[in-house]
Formats: sequence, C-alpha cells, structure tokens
Amino acid sequence: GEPYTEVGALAEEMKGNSVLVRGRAQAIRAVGKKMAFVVVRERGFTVQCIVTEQEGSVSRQMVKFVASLNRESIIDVHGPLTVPSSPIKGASQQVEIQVHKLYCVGKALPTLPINLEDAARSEADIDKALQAGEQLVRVNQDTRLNFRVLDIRTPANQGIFRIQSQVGNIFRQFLLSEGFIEIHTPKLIAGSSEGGSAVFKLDYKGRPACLAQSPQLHKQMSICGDFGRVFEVGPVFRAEDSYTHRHLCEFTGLDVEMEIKKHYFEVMDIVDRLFVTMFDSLNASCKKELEAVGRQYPFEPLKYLRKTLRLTFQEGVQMLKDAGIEIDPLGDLNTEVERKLGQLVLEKYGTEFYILHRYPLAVRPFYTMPCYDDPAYSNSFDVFIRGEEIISGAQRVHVPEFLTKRAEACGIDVKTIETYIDSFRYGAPPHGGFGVGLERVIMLFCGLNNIRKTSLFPRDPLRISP
Ligand code: ATP
Ligand code: AMO
Repeated sequence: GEPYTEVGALAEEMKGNSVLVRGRAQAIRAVGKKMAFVVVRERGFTVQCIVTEQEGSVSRQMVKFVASLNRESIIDVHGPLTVPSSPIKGASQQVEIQVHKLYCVGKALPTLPINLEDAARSEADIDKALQAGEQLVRVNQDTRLNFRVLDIRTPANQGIFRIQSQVGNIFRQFLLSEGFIEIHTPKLIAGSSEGGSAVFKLDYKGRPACLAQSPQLHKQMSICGDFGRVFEVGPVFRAEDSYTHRHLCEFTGLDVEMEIKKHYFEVMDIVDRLFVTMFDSLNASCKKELEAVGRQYPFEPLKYLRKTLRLTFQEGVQMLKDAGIEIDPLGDLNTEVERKLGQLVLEKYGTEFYILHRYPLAVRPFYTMPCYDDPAYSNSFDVFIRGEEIISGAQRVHVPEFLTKRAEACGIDVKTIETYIDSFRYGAPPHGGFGVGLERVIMLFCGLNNIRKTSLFPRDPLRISP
C-alpha cells in the first residue's frame, strides 16, 4: 500500500503530490452541506484537510460523514496537497490536504471527559477568558489524572515526557561514557533499605518482605562485587503518609554508586559534570518541548554555573543566620528553610543549582560515613534546584563492625540487613554514591508546581489508578 507521510513532514515543496496521513481529528467544522474542514494532529503537528463536494470525487454523504466525526478519533486522510494563498491559522503546516478519501480507524466518544483545548490553556489565559465571559471549564488536577490518557495529549504534557525521556537518556549516556555499568537490583527485598518507616510491606510466600525504598543496599553490594562504578534507573517505593507537591509513593530513581579513592568530592564531581552536561543538553535538544511547557506553565530558564557551587551545611546555616533565620546547626532543613536558602544562594551566587554538603550525621541514614575530622558531621550532600532537593548522596560506611553499630544506633533491626552487612566482610573498597528523583528533576528544571505533572501515572497516598 501507499506509505504514510508524517503530518510534521508535510511541506510546500510537496504541492500537487497525493499524500496519506494518519492522525487525530482535532477540530471539525462544517460549512453548509457541501464542505467541511478537519484539522488533523499527529505528534504535535497539525494540518488542515478540506472535504468539498465541488472537488468531484467526494459525495455529499462523505461531507456529512466527515462533519459528524467525533473529535480525537483517529483518521486516515488521503488526497493531494495544495498551498493556499493566505496563511493558515490553527494548523502548524502551511499546506492543505484536499480530501479524496477519509477513513475513521479509531473512533472516540462523542463527548470527552476533558476538553483538550481548555486543558492546554495557561492559568493566565483561562483567567482572561473567564473575565471576558467565555464559556470554559477549568480542568482541575484530579480530573486530569483521572483521565490521564487524554491529559497527556496536550502540548505541555507531550513536552514534559519527551524531556523526561531525554533526562534518562543523558544520564545513561554520560555514565556509560565515564565507565559505569547499568545494573538491575531487586525491588522485592527482605527489609527496609533506608531505615525509615515509609515502606510498603507485603507477603513473600509466607515471609515478610517489602518493596525497595531505594536500590541502596544492592547498589553498594554490587560495588563489593567489584563492578567499580554502577548506575540504575528503576522504580522506588515509599509509603509516604503525607500528601505534598513533591512526594510520590512510587517514583523513578536514578541511582549511582562508585568506588572512591580519597574523598567524597569524587562523587560530587560526577554530580557536577553529569548535571551541567544534562542541563546544557536539554536546553539544546529540547527547545521545542521546553517552549511547549512554558506556554502553558510559564517559567524562567534554570540559572546554573559552569562549575557547580558547593557550600557546606555550616556555610548554609550561617547564610540563613545572617538573613535572620536561626536553625538548629545539627538538625535538618525543613522545606521552607531549604527554599529560603535557595533564594539566598541565588542572590549571592547567581545560581539555582547547587550542592550542600557535610550534613550533620544525625539527620542522615545509617549507612552514611561520618566526617573523619568531626563525627557530628558526615561525608554527605544534598543537591538543590530552585531551593528544592533533587539528590541525596554520601560516602558510605564500608567497615562492617562500624556499619552494624551505626544501624543499631539508628534503631534498625540488623537481622533484616544481615546479608548486606556481611558483604563488607569479604573486603570492601571505600565508596559512595547518590540517588536522584527523576520526577523532581523535570518538575524543578521546568519550574512546575507539582510532581504529579511529571509522573506519567502518578502514585500518591490517595491514588493508585489509572
Ligand atoms: P530525603 O528522604 O533525602 O530527606 P525528601 O526530599 O523526600 O528526601 P524528606 O525526608 O521527606 O525529604 O523531607 C525533607 C524535609 O522536608 C524534612 O526535613 C521535612 O522538614 C520536610 N518535609 C517532609 N515532608 C513534609 C511535608 N509533608 N510537609 C512539609 N515539610 C515536609
Ligand atoms: P533519598 O531518600 O533522599 O535518598 O532519595 C533520593 C532522591 O529521591 C527523590 N525522592 C522522591 N521523589 C518523589 N517522591 C518521593 N517520595 C521521594 N523521596 C525521595 C528526591 C531525593 O533526593 N539511598 C539514598 C540515595 C543515596 O544516598 O544514594 C536515597 O534514597 O529527589
């Protein structure tokens, strides 16, 4: 049969050629009984198609059929390309298809639960339209998520998930080029991997088990198995009990673990180069996608430095203090304080991407290596975009006796992680690594206000479907 041409490839040079395209009937408009227009959309590109009785090869019944198509149906359109004398509004391609044949190959319901035109508008645009007395329905987040398959057809969402794909791609490419290998660790494990309570418990053939809260234990065990440098892209499960804009119950973890020779800075060096490469590459290769996101959710491009700023936790505490915010110097930063520090850092250093390291040991997980010079602190770090955490990382304790002591001190049932601790008894190199929340990277790079926007089918405390 005749090959299909992509809507995005239709160009003026093809004038006169007969083409076959497949796409969605995005908009349908009848003009009297003899003519109808259909805008066909395929992967963000649109083309106007005209069905007219005057063309000769089309019956009045055909015009009627086209005029009665349901929006979002999948159609095949066949006919010659023409170039109109005036520019076409409402379609990306500046050519028209004179329809000779049209088939509906996937019918949509006559009434859709989400009006895609409304769903694609920015808040500012909606406010303006409502003030002008226009009839439209503001599509709220729950409705979007309930009918996610429709929602993700909007240009902004198409952009978000193409950007997300590119983040994973760059992560892989960069690490492979740095001598890392990709691993796949089990998600069904015997005990909690982070020592927290936010764990999904399940029955494993009569034995208690849980869904991995991170690949932490097995990525470290892979280092004990001599892979030197590993990474993983995989699901992470957290039984979060709070409903926030940045926590999911299942998210995608980008995890790294590597031997270190002298200093945990070697791990931060990887973070630095990986993310500068990533941001550069996104800005260069996802221009259209970033624009599509920005049209619906306006944002400023991320400000970042060629060499990522590193501040110690103590320096951060001091900056906050100088700004009149007193916090416990050995405690954790809450969300509000993290945001404030992000602002202060932006004002002082002109960057919205930075590393905060040497955290107090007390606020880090049991496997974190204390600082050699002051055990109240640790060889650990968090990384922030626009004042919100996207990464946690650290050097790990690789001495089994000390690891046991640390786990006990953190209230962990050592029996549940025995095989992990044993891994360090056969000789373990100094090592460290970090974990990135994929959804958070996209959310914060694009200045979005909710992590659900960057999860294809989000899982949160209230939602396990669709
Ligand atoms: P990590 O597990 O590495 O800390 P995270 O980003 O999931 O990563 P949390 O531990 O959940 O971070 O929280 C970090 C900080 O955010 C905490 O110190 C806490 O003060 C604050 N925080 C966590 N959950 C909430 C919440 N529901 N509302 C407000 N603040 C929160
Ligand atoms: P942490 O618990 O900080 O560290 O998780 C790493 C990163 O994962 C993201 N993240 C989340 N994203 C969405 N929803 C959540 N509920 C959620 N919780 C965390 C954040 C966070 O920075 N094993 C360590 C990493 C390491 O040290 O290698 C860990 O899991 O972006």
